[in-house]
Amino acid sequence: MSSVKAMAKDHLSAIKAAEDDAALEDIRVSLLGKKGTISELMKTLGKMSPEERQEKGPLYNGLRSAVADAIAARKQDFHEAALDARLVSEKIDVTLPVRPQGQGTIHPITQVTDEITAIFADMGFAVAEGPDIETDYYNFTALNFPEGHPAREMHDTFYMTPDEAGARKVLRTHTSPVQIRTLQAQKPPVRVIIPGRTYRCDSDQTHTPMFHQVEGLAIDKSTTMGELKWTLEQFCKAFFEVEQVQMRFRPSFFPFTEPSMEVDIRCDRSGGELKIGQGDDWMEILGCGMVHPNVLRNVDLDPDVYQGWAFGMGIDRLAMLKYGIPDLRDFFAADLRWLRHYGFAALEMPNLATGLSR
Ligand code: 2U9
Repeated sequence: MSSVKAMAKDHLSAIKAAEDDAALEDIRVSLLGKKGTISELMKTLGKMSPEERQEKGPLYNGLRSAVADAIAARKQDFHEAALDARLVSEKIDVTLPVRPQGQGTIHPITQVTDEITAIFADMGFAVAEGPDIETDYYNFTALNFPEGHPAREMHDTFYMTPDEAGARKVLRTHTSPVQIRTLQAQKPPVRVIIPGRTYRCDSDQTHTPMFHQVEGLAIDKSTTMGELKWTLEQFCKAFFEVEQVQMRFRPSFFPFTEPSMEVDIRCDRSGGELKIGQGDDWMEILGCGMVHPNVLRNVDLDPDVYQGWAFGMGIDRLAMLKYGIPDLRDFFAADLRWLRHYGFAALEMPNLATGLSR
């Protein structure tokens, strides 16, 4: 047997005998590494006469390929063996009975947040998130609340301890800072909703220091108040699961929108039950407006080119209205009996195809 053939036989049987990846890697380095046996052998070709090189070249190259192929094949063996072992150890018996039902339920605030998200996702809105602890700039200044302006007091802010430079972070009083962060990160057209926790130093029968808001924002070269009104009407019909709604837009003031409006929906409160879309009463459900030019300038958008609209509403209040929950504070009392009564079945994600709520 030629010496090359004998070398090949030895190397291939060593490769076959390697028991794991580490042993295989040692063999690879000792044969094919920079100073490996086969690499050194290849270097001798350069010093040979042309005739000798013509004879030995194909033999050495053949040896190198055979060894490289054998190493790759052994590596694949290890990979498949590891996968087989995982498949055996991670086997799930799908015939086992399910856990007892009714142990946990979806909190009404989570349910309503998922419902709102499903409705706006269907209209092409993405969901954005941001930090609960914000700088004064993102919570107020960027949103056109002038320094020292009484509008800042409208929000009953929770301030953190000032840092060495005297700057105080705040617990966000609305989700609007997330829109600023979104506009800094993304060029229009933008269509986003931001559901999330918000904080204001206020606590009574109708206010909790932590509450949930959803805000929406659309920015483009041509966005109109008509679009805003249509979007909110579609939302209300889908959310309250009624064929028709009537809405009333009243002038209001928010620093970040101009004009600003508060929106009421027609309802019937007679008979102790709330019915949406009919009756002689009105109920306020949200606020909205066209994005203030100063807010656009603060995120480097030219208000002569871009315009936008925005809205905001309280999720907790919407949940109370839709599901007849009388006391806001019960949302956060962690009372199991309440949770079992008002909670929703787990794994039934709200969607527009099969209905939002059951
Ligand atoms: C940007 C531009 C505009 C968000 C808006 C409201 C109107 C609003 C309240 C409803 C009930 C808060 O939970 S609540 O107390 N919100 O009325 N929010 S427009 O406007 C924005 C936000 C971000 C960049």
